[in-house]
Amino acid sequence: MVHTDRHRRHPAAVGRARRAWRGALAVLVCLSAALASLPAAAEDGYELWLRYRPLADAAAQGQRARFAQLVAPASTPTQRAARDELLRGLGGLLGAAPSTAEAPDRDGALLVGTPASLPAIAALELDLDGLGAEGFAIRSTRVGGRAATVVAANTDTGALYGAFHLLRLLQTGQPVDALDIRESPRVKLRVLNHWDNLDRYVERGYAGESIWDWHRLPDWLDPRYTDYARANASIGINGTVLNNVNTSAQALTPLYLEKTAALASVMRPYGIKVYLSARFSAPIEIGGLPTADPLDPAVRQWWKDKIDEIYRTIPDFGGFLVKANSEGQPGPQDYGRSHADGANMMAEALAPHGGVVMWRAFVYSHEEPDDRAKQAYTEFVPHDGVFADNVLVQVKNGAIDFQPREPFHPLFGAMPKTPLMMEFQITKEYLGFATHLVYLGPMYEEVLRADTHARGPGSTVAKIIDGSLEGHALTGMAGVANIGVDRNWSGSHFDQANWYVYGRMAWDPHASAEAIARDWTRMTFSTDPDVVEPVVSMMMGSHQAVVDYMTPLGLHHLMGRGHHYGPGPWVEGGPRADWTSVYYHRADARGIGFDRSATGSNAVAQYAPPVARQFGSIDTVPEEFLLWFHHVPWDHPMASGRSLWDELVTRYGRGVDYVRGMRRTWSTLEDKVDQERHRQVSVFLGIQEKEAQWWRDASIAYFGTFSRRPLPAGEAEPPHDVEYYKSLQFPFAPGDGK
Ligand code: GCV
Repeated sequence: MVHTDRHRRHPAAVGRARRAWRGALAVLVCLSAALASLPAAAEDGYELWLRYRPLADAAAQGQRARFAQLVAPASTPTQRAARDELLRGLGGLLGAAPSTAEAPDRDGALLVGTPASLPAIAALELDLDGLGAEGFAIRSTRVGGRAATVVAANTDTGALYGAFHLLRLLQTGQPVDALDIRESPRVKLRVLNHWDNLDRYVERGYAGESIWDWHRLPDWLDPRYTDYARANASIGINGTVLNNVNTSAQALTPLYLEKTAALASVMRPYGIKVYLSARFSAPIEIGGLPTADPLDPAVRQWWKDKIDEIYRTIPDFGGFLVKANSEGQPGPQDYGRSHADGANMMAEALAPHGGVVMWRAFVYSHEEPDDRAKQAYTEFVPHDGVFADNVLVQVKNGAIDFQPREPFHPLFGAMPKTPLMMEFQITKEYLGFATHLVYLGPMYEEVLRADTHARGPGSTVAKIIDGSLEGHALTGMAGVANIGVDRNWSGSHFDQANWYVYGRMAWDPHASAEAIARDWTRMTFSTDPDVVEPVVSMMMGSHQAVVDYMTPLGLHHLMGRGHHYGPGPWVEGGPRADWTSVYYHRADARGIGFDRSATGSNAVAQYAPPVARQFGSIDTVPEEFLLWFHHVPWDHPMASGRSLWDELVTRYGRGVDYVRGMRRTWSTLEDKVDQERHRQVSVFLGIQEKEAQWWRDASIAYFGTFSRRPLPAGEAEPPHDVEYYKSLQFPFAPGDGK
């Protein structure tokens, strides 16, 4: 190549230019280093795990080519929901939304639909058998000789779930170049239970008022409802019970049914059905009848007419959730009838419309002196096989009430002829409200993996819930929601993880809590391993920590009266024994714990014999359930070699130490998490440490009055005596039952 003089530059000028260039480069490097060390842009948590922040540039470039064109029909609301989500998600993650086309005509097409909705999918003749109405297949393939990715399903809803699944793979940094995925839910009804009153007060809610703005419904459809539906569909939730189980009959009046219908219209495109809690005495309260006796023909007719009216208003209404004869709620026993009589009356009227009854087994009565842990089993097992086909009995994970840790409910495995639905609590009524960082995944997993031995070893709770053990097609899981109008939905950023893990485990009760925590962290905070690993490790130990600082070794029900905030092991007296703490811990000079072995209430006998034997002996019961099943002497030797008293004190302290550790870990992430969320989590961890210390000190001060033993070496004495802790009052603590 010939250079003319015009292009030749003087060596000194070249040197100056190079120096200037190097200088500019240095400034640029400093600038980008400074930018990188700035905290990420502030976030308020509203977007949940659907943030769709840009992937790292190199990754985005590859994926942009792979998902350059979106071929997804948009002629139904559900199809539009899937298409909009993909445009939004891919646009955010890849920095540019794909182009759209009616048929693939270039490399890098993403086809989403059903054989009926998209001819290009029909032409592929994919095997969609066995995916059912909600499953999907995702395949990397070739269409017309060009590279393509296909999300195919039998229904629009299946395709929507597939779209969310593909987005999740991208959000979590999974390879997407050779996909061959087939997924379908293992549980049929995956529902949230809102304990939301019609006046917007949320019972056991710690995230502000109810998101359902009943007064402005049906006209004002808050955009938040759509985001709620998107978030739920992204984790497979397909039902929502809008109102509290302690319900008002008003929810069934035409005024409220119209409002419910409006909410149903927002949920429908996302595959979500609405359900209502039904008050058993509604025929009296809003029907003007003198009785709600389920065998009374006028009452039966009233329910039939009411249910027909509901389906005229909401053709895909899901059905009823019922709390009956429990904690003062009306029910069939008020008329000398059984739970089955009550449930079957409603089921008969719902059946022609395809609706179900979710009848709760959370029952214990004022009059019954027997161990409360035994009452649900005693009342329900005799009715096994008597419930109508469209009834599910909804059972809390443990026999008392969502305690920090409970052994699995003895009803699981004891009613093989009845579909039993799991009820987990997502809101943390007994686990520190919204301020304590407690990831519930390990707790759900522990219960689901528990072996009931109902049909020999391997009869896990998960297999009862998914119907595989007892051959039920109608299956379900319910989660008591932790959602409110707080900007971050759940009251704290980490409580979003509990909503998330609930949905994922309802879809697959055999899933791993840790893998789900990892997905959630990547989607919610960052895919940087320096964030993911410490955060997941904090989360995974957080459940054991709260058990340690609140109710170690199988203790339970020791919280403040009514509001359930803070320690209250001294709670006694009042309207009923089983609403007190002393009923449950039974501490005395000899020892502590509730004897549910053969020498005590014999609740262990409600489990299958191998489990009953294991739990029934002080030598074989797992230590985490020791004081749930046994009254144990203070000097009883524990596996650690310590006495029971020393072990108890050590566990309380261990829980507090874990929270301190979480604070330290979180503080190292200051540069890697946006300031707004980082700060709130930091402050909440500070609250958690203070309250964990309070639980430890108050519990040790109180139980020390029975054990009368010194604290183990190195353990600090509580700073106050027990009278001080007893004197603390919290009349306005949130979420109290009304
Ligand atoms: C909705 C516990 C809660 C109550 C709740 C009840 C239930 O007792 O404290 O607030 O009432 O469980 O599950 O029905």
